[in-house]
Amino acid sequence: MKTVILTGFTPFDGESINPSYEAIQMIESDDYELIKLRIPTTFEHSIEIIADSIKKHQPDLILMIGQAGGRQGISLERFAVNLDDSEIFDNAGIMKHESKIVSDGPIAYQTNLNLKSILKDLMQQGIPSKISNTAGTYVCNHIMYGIYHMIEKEKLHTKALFVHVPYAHEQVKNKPDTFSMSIEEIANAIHIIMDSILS
Ligand code: PCA
Repeated sequence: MKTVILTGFTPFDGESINPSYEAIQMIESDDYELIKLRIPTTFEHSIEIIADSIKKHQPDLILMIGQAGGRQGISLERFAVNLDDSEIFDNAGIMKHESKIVSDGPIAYQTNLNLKSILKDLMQQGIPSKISNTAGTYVCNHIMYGIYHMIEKEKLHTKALFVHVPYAHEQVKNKPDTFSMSIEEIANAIHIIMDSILS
């Protein structure tokens, strides 16, 4: 049976939930062994927690999920850049300005997964989705870069993808004209992505 690590984040920036973690909690599978991790939204320790789990479980796939409030659907992230540069504090009270994630690392990593084929599978199920060329420069990009760097350096066969998800319905009650999806829809999208990559 294939092993999949699913990661979601703790709530940040004043939110009381993070749809990334709420969604992965709903996912069950008879086809894969699932390991679910709740990652602190902090620059410090976030990469290490995931790296330790990859070492321990040697998964076939790691799917990292994060909230991108304001985006209008599911985003499949193509690039991770070697840059932390945030406009908000992380959950440990840290704000980073133009600092490298890995001092001697390459400027960026690009996923080698076939994003267009994953996108097709999502669209066929009627899920609003797109390929994104930036995961930002906050904690999501930070872990994406850190894990891609680990996979490259240690020549692992683990497949890895970062997926940004929009706000959940309950988060937009006081945010007029803001796109949202239900946690169930987000969980369903993550399941489709998992099947698309591993089938
Ligand atoms: N989204 C943030 C970090 C945690 C999360 O869920 C981001 O896009 O960087």
